[in-house]
Amino acid sequence: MQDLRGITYDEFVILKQKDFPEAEGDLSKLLRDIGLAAKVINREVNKAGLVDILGMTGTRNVQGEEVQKLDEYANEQMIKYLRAGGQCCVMASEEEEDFIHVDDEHAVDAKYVVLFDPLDGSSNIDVNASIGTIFSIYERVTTGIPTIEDVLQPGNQQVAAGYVIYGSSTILVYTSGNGVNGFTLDPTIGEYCLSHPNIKTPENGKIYSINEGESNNWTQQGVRDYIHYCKEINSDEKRPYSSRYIGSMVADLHRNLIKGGIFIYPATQKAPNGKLRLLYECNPMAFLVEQAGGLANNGFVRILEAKPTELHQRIPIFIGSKNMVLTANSFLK
Ligand code: AFP
Repeated sequence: MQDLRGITYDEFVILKQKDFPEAEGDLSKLLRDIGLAAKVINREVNKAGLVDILGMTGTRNVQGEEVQKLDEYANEQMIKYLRAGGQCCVMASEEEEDFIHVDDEHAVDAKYVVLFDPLDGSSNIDVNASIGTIFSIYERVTTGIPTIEDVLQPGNQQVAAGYVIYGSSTILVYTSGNGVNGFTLDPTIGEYCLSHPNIKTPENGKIYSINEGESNNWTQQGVRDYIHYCKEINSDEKRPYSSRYIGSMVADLHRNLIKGGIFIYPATQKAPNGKLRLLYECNPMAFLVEQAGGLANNGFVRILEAKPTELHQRIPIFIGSKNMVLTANSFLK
């Protein structure tokens, strides 16, 4: 296969479009609009450490301008670029209670529905830990002005999904259902360049990621038993595994996707359906991880087959290296 390493994300997206002769380029344009919005968000994220100089959020900076919260800013940029791009008929954001309309012309003519978490892991901004933007794309299922039916589709109907991690470098990772590719933003030219072609997650990993401080609150004894298993000494099976948890799903999953591992956000006493949102976090990540050869379920049912009934629905999640997820599931039976 041709080595495309180094080509830009925009070029790559157009190249991939040629695999679908009937494609009109709308999805390619939409993916590029999201990449552009993420570059603008990235620029502000990079300035987050300068709050003492530029002003704390909610206050006025030295120029007398209002300093906005980064997650609100990221939300506005996603909406702005998606509206301007014209490929999106309706969107929904983790930051907004209701779904978001676009102007009537595009609402009727545009083909795609975009759901996103504009700045996931935002409680990590203060301490410079990695955060990210997650997106999920569907084709609409109604005609005319879009309805909630367009937004509440099961994850297995996604046509593309991805995330941008704002970390030690900024990387955009996406799938359109034919493998997973990662592009690192080269700040000197302002372009994402293919750096992680055809990502495959290892079938077995050595990392488990879960908020273990909550272990007494987990509602399933099986989760406690599995974590105990991860910590047992068994040199034949290369245990104990390593525990790694940032508290930013994009960062935790990105690491596990590359190195192999399992990420779990289980049901807890406080959050009986887990904390993470089906539409904005779990579905797009499940699509990506499955495309990379991994698995994602709620312990019993594949995440991508869960039927959404409301915009901000939550679901427990077990996601990552195939054999680790299967083993974790076996403890729940
Ligand atoms: P924030 O956006 O409020 O930081 O939440 C991040 C998140 O939704 C997800 O990215 C993390 O994996 C998860 O919450 C961490 O939750 P806990 O702090 O309960 O472990």
